[in-house]
Amino acid sequence: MAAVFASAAVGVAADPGIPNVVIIYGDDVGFGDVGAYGAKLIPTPNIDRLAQGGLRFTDGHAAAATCTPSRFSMLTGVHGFRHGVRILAPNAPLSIPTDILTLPKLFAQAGYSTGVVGKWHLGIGAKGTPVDWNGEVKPGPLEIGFQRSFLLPSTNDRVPCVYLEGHRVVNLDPADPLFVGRKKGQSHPGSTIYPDARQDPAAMTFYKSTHGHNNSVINGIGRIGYMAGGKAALWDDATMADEFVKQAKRYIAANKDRPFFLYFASQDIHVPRVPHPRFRGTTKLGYRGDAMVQFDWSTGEILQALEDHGLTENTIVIFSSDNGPVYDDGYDDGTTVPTSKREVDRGHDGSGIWRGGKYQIYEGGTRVPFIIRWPARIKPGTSGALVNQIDFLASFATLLDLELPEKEARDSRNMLDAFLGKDPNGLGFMIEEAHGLALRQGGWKYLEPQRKGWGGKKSPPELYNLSVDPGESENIIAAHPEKAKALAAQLKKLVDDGRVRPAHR
Ligand code: NG6
Ligand code: CA
Repeated sequence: MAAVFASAAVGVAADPGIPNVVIIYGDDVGFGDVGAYGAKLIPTPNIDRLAQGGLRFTDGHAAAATCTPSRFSMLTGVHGFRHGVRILAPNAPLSIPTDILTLPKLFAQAGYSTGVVGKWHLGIGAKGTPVDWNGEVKPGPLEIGFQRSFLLPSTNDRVPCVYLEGHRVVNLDPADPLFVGRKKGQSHPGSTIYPDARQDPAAMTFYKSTHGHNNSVINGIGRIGYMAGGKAALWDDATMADEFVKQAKRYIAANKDRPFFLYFASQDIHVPRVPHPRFRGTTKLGYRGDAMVQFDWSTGEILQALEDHGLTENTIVIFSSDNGPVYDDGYDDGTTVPTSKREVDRGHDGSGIWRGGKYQIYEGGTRVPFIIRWPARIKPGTSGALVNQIDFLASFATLLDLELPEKEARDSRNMLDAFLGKDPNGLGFMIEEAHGLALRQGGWKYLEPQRKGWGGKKSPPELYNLSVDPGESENIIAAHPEKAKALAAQLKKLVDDGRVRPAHR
């Protein structure tokens, strides 16, 4: 990596003009879950205030319709499908190669301090070598460019249900060693044994599982995967937001005098939704809505911390989500009727006017709340520009005047003008990813055949014209075979080329 940043200015950190960057990232937060995007039944005053002071994008996207590929793409500027990245199992190794450029490495090159607080779900440990959770837990965020990390290592519905700070599990008692596995492991003498939801369903006192989530039961909630030991280190689901906010504030306070990049990844509003009791009942939508109110509170706390340190003016705050909304994602939490699986909306629609949500290739899968505030440089307003989180890397390279090596972040394009509100159009074309790919180009959207679930049969291709049919209600592929063919060919080329950002010639 050493010499690649030819133009990295020495001493850039001392320049008061260099902005801090904070990404506030929701989990499964849909376009329609935020007041500024039309939610009437979930009060989100803090996010709305952020939107009023910044640029609210209406065609802003996560790179994929699920968590791991979206996060992978945002942090590397490379599409997840190129690395075969899927939703990761509890004990999965680090999905980001340690020798490629990442967003935190880019900021570090410009003299920033870099930190991550919250959900990781990008895997930890080396391929083929199981992590020793009782020793140094790595490679992880510290090996891909973050200098500080405080994590929920996987997802809140997965083991291990412990926090990881740097390389160490927080509060781990060596007398109660921690083991993590996908399958039920051998007995671990001396370690705490948790109930197994398959044999002991009554142990699921907080939520019953509707699918999966029936392995180790922690805090009355069945999880994906098995763990043993680590009892003193167990997190409390109801105070997770408080813990992450505390860690974020600590990070901001410690770095207030130098440029910093903070990636704050909330567990809200992913299942199991366990808002703190003070947020329960704040909406009429059950814990899904209440968890969103909690996330709005977290957002407000971070904005207030920036304000308290006098950092508001020159801090870029990005608010977004990793994929669209989902209701029942594995627990009987009142979001669907258990017998019919019909969604219980109660007048709310998590994806707004867009079709589909999490896991799906329709707009609701990737079109998410997308707000950028930078009082010093961005005029508040609304932008209809087509933008994507995968382009942060190349755009920040431009902003920081760093040269982006041709072989790095090869799907990331410089969209700085769109992010700053100076280009109303944004991307001319864009790949979307779910159980297959789609290509947006102008008003057109071509969906290649999608697998039904992971590895399932493929659906026929589809074509929509979003300028007249934003809800993707009518597949018009039969009427426009030439258009579909051209878009399919363009998509194939982008896949075959192995890059979206044009190579220099
Ligand atoms: C799925 C889980 C779902 C959720 C998702 C990850 C089952 C049947 N489904 O495999 O509950 O955990 O993975 O969500 O287990 S994400 O937002 O982290 O991608
Ligand atoms: Ca997610």
